[in-house]
Amino acid sequence: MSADSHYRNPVVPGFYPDPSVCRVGADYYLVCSSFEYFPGVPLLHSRDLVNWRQIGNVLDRPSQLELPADTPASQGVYAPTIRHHDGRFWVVTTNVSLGRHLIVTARDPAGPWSDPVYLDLPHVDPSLAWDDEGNCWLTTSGVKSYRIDPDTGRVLEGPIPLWSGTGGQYPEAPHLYRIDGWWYLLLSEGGTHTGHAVSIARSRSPRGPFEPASTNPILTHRGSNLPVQATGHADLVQAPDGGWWMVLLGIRAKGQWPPYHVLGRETFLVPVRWVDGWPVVDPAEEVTAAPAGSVPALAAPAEAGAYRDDFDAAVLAPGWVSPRSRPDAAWSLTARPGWLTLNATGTTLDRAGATIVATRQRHHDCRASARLDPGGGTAGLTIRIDEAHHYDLEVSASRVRVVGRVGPFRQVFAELAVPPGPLVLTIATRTHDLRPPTVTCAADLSPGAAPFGVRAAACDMVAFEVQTSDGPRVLAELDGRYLSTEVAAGFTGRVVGMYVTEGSAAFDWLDYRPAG
Ligand code: 6LW
Repeated sequence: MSADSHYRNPVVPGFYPDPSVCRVGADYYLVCSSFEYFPGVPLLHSRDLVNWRQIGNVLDRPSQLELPADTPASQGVYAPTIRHHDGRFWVVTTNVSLGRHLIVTARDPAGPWSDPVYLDLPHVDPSLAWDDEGNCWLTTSGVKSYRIDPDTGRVLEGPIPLWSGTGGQYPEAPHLYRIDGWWYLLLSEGGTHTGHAVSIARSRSPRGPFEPASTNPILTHRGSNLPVQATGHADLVQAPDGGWWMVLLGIRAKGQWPPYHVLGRETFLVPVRWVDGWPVVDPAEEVTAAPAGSVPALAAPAEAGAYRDDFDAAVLAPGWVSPRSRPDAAWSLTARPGWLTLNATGTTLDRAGATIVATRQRHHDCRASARLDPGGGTAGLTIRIDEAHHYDLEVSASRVRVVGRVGPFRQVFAELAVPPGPLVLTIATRTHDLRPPTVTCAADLSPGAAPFGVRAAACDMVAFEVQTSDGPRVLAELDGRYLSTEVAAGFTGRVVGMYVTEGSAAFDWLDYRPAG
């Protein structure tokens, strides 16, 4: 028998948290939370569990995704679950800004997905399971279940308290599975940060009583030295060869002390073995061993994740997201064929309402470049977590400048005159992996400033570059910690985006690639 193979984790890097997965034949489908971004609930496809491609967004019409204009960052759409039942795909999720769960269905996972059926029930993290009699069970954090009619959202029975874990904070992300005559209840507890853990119980009936595994928690990285932390919010899937796999979220924090994470919560994959009727789960390592012959072991190595959009297609690719909404009047692929034209809907990135079309930062070290014709307006490239945490490379009136907004502070760090017409802008991130005691200063925001003895290493540095007739010119390099979850708070991660805050501007292309 051949030796185990290895694959790289996270299998879906970048802000793709709260994964849920299902399989139909040889095809796997995965959904994630999207919070205040539109379109909502990214949907990815894979044949090997290792290489995932985003094929759409489940909530891609305003009639499915109501995000009020004042939706705070990290509100909106929380953890979805995807299942396949009776010839249809089912996604259930919560729009916490409306305080409602919703169910949508599709025959083809690439869409279109139906308009939502709403359920006005408390808690978050809804999941669906069907029993042998055809009853549909909705579980929520808490952990409770309801027997529902999923086509109307009517509650037929419940709430039924199930099992709330081993006593950890926030019992959530429950999923019920029918396996070998048992009902297994998988859940997460301990909070979604470094205390995160996955526990399991089982019963002969979906109504309980549930008997916990003596091995709980079956997965946690808390208190460990492992580079991936906060592992939890898991879902199980069985491969056609009978092997079981778990998808879950984790974070990769960099720098010290403390470490900061900037890519949000990412999706990892770990093998599952069954021992005495209970799942045994390996830790989520950045290089994970897959049993010989298993689906991930046979997978092609994951692609590097480079991405270029020349804006030649008739529709925007599914990876482009906008905070809260993307009104038709805000963008066009036809106004100037081969370019993405953006029209200003708000005058500042510091408040909700500005026109931004962004893609997730998916690698710690990356370069995002765009060719921009600013017209007579104000436009540029931004790297952001939210309205209070963003760095911008902005062009207006033949000047390009680097602007930073962090909490209540806003500052212009550099400025340069540029000729009128199109120009190429780049935002590049670089992991700052110096370790104490060698590092003396990583906290000074001013480029080229002398060290002043702060013993801490930034997670990364963010550079802002403009292509001039003399070649590329770096205008500023800023400490990336201020665009991290530890500073900004919330459930999302960084995105890199094109924006306009005055007039109209056109983008010829955007090129995103990991940097070595
Ligand atoms: C989600 C909860 C969680 O509803 O974070 O990681 C919340 N766990 O299960 C938002 O993603």
